[in-house]
Amino acid sequence: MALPLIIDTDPGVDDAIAIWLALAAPEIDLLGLSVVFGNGHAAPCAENAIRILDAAGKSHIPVHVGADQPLQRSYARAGWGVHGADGLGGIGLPTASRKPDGTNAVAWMAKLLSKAAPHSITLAPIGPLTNIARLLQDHPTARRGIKEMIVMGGAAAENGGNATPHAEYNFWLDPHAAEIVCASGVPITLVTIETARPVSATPARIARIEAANTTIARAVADLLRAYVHESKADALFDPLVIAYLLQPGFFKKRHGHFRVVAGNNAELGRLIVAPSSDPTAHTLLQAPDPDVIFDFLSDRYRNLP
Ligand SMILES: [Ca+2]
Repeated sequence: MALPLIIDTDPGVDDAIAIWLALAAPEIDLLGLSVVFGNGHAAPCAENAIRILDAAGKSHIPVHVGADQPLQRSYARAGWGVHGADGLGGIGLPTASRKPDGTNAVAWMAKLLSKAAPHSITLAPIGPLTNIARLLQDHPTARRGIKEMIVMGGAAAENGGNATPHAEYNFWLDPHAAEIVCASGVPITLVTIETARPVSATPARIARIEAANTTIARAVADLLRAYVHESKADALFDPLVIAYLLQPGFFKKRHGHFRVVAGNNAELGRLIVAPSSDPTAHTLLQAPDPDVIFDFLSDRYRNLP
């Protein structure tokens, strides 16, 4: 049976690449997309989520809009930053074919998870953790339905951040939510900046994806070229969450207890890992072999239009 999955997302270039990887995988049953602010405000992120599904011929998959602000901080970002004028690299993806579904993302997830078999649905949060923190806090009966979470967020190394020297962008945007999720007792496997940094989209690796020569493979190549051009950085973050679900053997693991600094100081959003051999502790993924990842993506995108 295919793995039932919810992706909580703020698309975003690397979100698009991750969502397409999930759609290309027969092992995954994508139940829907839960949208959160992050790379942009929640409404345009939801529009992008629908554009991503449209491009893959999967417009029927539900898209629900959730939080547009962090739990306690204010969201002051004006634009899309490194994700291009429309948040999807300006590569000319058509406008959204429809509006998002009516129910709030957190209420939608809560209903689905409360009715599901115990420990059956996997969550893949690849934006700020605001929706997930609300889900866990406000809907205690939903937790039972969660199997595990594979999260993109956090910088585990000293001065390894990309939002500040200490903090990764998703955790920094809503550190209070990240702390709630890490302390919730739900098993978390984390793709950090350190996991992703070596997985760089070099011109040769982008060309390997393009060689799959499908509409989606060409779009991924265009997105990566736009992203590398804008950001001057080239690491693939969000797609590693889905790659791990499909091929856990690509990644070595460490275990540890996670904390996130939510106090209002220079270290706001910092991930603190206390290493532990306790198998019930959270899991930190080590960097995979980048060439293996890009070959895998190229191979999988052949399954889409
Ligand atoms: Ca994201």
